[in-house]
Amino acid sequence: MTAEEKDALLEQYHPDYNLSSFAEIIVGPNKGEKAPKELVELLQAKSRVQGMTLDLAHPDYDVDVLVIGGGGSGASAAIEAHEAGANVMIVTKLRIGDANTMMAEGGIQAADKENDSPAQHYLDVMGGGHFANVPELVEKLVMDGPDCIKWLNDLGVLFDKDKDGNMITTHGGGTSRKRMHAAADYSGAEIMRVLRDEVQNRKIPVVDFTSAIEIIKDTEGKAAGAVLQNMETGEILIARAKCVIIATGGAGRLHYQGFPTSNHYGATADGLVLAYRAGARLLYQDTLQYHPTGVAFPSQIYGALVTEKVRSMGAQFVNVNGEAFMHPLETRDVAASGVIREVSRGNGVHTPLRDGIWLDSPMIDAIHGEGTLEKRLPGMLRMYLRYDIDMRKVPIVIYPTLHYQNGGVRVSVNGMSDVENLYVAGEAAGGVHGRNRLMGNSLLDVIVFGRNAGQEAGKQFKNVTLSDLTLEHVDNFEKECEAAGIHTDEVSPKILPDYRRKK
Ligand code: MEZ
Repeated sequence: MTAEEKDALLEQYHPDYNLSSFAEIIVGPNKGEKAPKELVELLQAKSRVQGMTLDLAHPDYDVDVLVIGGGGSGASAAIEAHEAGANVMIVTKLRIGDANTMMAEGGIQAADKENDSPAQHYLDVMGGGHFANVPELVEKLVMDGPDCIKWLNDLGVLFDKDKDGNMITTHGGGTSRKRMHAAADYSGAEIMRVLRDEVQNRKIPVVDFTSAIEIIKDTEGKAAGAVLQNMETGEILIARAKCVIIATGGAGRLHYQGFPTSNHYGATADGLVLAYRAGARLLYQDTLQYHPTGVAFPSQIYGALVTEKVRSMGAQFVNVNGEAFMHPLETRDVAASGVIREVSRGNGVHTPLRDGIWLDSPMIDAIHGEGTLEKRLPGMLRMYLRYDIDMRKVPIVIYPTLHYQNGGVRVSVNGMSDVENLYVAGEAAGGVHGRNRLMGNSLLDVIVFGRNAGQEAGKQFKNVTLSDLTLEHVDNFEKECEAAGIHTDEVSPKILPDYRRKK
């Protein structure tokens, strides 16, 4: 496809262009901009602390660095802040590792091979993101990439290697070099295993099943902690901190436009809400990633991720007429739009929940030899075998699934948001991927920017003296909502999705 053909395809079929599913934000730093309706509702909802009397002067926890979120970026941040000498604590609404990092499959990019360079990686990231990316963030991502792979390898991540011990790397959509490092097709789980071990080995306290429901500031406007709520007992706890790092991940469980999702149960955009009410600006909150290959059949795993690595290894998109209608490694936004177009033209494969497209998985063993799919994609094979589908022998049926929020809280290259001492890392931050992320740059993002936020907060806390703690910004935000005529029963952050049948 030419660039013009791709633009036309995106405009007509990509869900980001479906304007009726977006609304205008009418209060706060991004007033006048658009975001998915579900997100706007949460950004402008009532605070969970409304009506509570809180004793901010006597906190339950008092730390140097508070990390909110127990996924890859949260764990990396905590490790680095601890390394810098901070008294650091992680708080997570589920358990450490219950996160999108754990569910990442195909791999992590980094330009550490001889035929590659960070400059080459930079061009790919910028091209994939439609050149809307924040250049300084991209530079940081690609320059720190090789060192992050070494860091993970040294910590004990079991990357796939050849018999000489060299990392095996593959292509992803939109990559000009093979730079996807993987641990079979459970790369994120393997990375998370090691990060979690490291957090535990360092005896970093983890307060689990406890959700952050509001950022606390001090009277000078600096971030100064968070209001926490125990998920089981409802008990409210106050954490005071000299620096706060939001590492709460994405928003797939908001099911924008009715899409299923590949995300974990807690992906409800909490970090965006917390940061927004504290005064931080969002960036590219209107751009989402629909992974081209979510499961369309069987219905029991509808929306689950079929890793892009299936296509990296040779599988093709094939329509009901047996035509391979698109290059399998177009960038994700283009590939997802191509699949949607093909189905909407009536060229889809009919299944009970929705029509999809064949992904010709038997090509993998046909190209690379028998046993390859089992060795390189064991998770995929097992997922389908549970339903008596042997993807080595028959193609599978896919359709796009909501996978990633390309945007998030705006940060500078030191990871700080517009609010002093409030850092944001990983999927909750926006800018590095522009308007479309490439495969494997999310795992890299959580490691590079998680570590970066931890290192920066690990330096910064030493300069911080807190004045009195306050939630005045929350009251002011609510007043602004009232003045704008917003009347809602919705409270936020959402914390968990609600799958109960509506009456
Ligand atoms: O970066 C991702 O989103 C990723 C590696 C997903 C996948 O297809 O495996």
